[in-house]
Amino acid sequence: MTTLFDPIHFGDIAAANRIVMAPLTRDRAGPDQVPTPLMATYYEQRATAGLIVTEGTQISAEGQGYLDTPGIYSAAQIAGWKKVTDAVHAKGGKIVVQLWHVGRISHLSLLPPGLQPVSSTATRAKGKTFTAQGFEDVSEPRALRTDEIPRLIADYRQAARNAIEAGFDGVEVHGANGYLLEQFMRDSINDRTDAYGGSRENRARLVVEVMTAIVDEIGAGRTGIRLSPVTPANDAGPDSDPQATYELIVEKLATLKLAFIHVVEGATGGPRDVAPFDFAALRARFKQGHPQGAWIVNNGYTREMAIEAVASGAADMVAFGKHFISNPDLVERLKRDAPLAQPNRQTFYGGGAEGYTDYPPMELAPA
Ligand code: 8OZ
Repeated sequence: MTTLFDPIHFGDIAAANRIVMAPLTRDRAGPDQVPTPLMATYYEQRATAGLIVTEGTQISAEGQGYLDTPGIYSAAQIAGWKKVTDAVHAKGGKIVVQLWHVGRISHLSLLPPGLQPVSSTATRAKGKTFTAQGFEDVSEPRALRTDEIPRLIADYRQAARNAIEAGFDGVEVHGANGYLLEQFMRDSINDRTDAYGGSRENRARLVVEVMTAIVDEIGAGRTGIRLSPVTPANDAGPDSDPQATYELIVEKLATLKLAFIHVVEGATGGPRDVAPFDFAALRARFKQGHPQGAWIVNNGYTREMAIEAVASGAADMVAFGKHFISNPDLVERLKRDAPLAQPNRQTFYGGGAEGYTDYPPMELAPA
């Protein structure tokens, strides 16, 4: 029987176990959104995860929506990330970068002069983002013109190329949590009348074109995506039929033979039962004809739930977020069923080493 602690080979990635470090925004990038040596230390400390998914990393200056999040569109950013991937690989870990475009969840003060947040819609989201001034309402977006979509897809393609140059084992496209790609998927947000809005087929078009371009650029074996069919995060109102919409998206993505799909079950970082959704049906769509693709699940998993999910075949891998913040050696702790340290929320976003690289591994923790 397969266990949570067994190795797994999916796509081109061979992972030592089935425990994934979930993407976690920590807002500690340096000037010009360059990853710092402290970030390399943080990821290196967590390299015993079977797979690390980095924090959301913007594919372009336009894709940034929070203060001090890293990018992967400049030479300096690529060089900064190379230090991160080298550190993780030296410890035997695997790491993919989460490619992020926030769409309308942004603020004018975070964008280069003259740029406005872009989305599927010109309707402003109800919500706040974190800027140099603290929490501020997000800015009004403009709807992307149809003739701009090829440029957007080219930005994703280039970011994937940059990821490989930076030494990543692959990429996870951020298709979740109310950001740009989800702003196209859901009919609660997307009010377009072109080929990228309206029907379910049209709303699936952008994400499928983005994933097709990335697969063409770096190969399917290094490409995955994160989806959150029912999350209300970032003013993402429920789709009128999430089951049908996401099954169509996953069915199309399955034909690309992606390395993995990573799903947020329920409300991101919140209740798992926020809305009815048949995740097993979604998994079946992905696995059909492509059984070697990894199905990664996330959101509120306990040790027991994770062990059961892998043992039953409901999931190939399980991602943990908050537990990885305060337990760099989470894999070892789960193996031994050791107590888990609790993270300090005050140091989640921004700052330095405190609450970031100073959580000790088990041996050094006070008894
Ligand atoms: C928390 C704070 C800022 C961004 C997400 C990238 O929800 C995020 C995020 C989370 O996917």
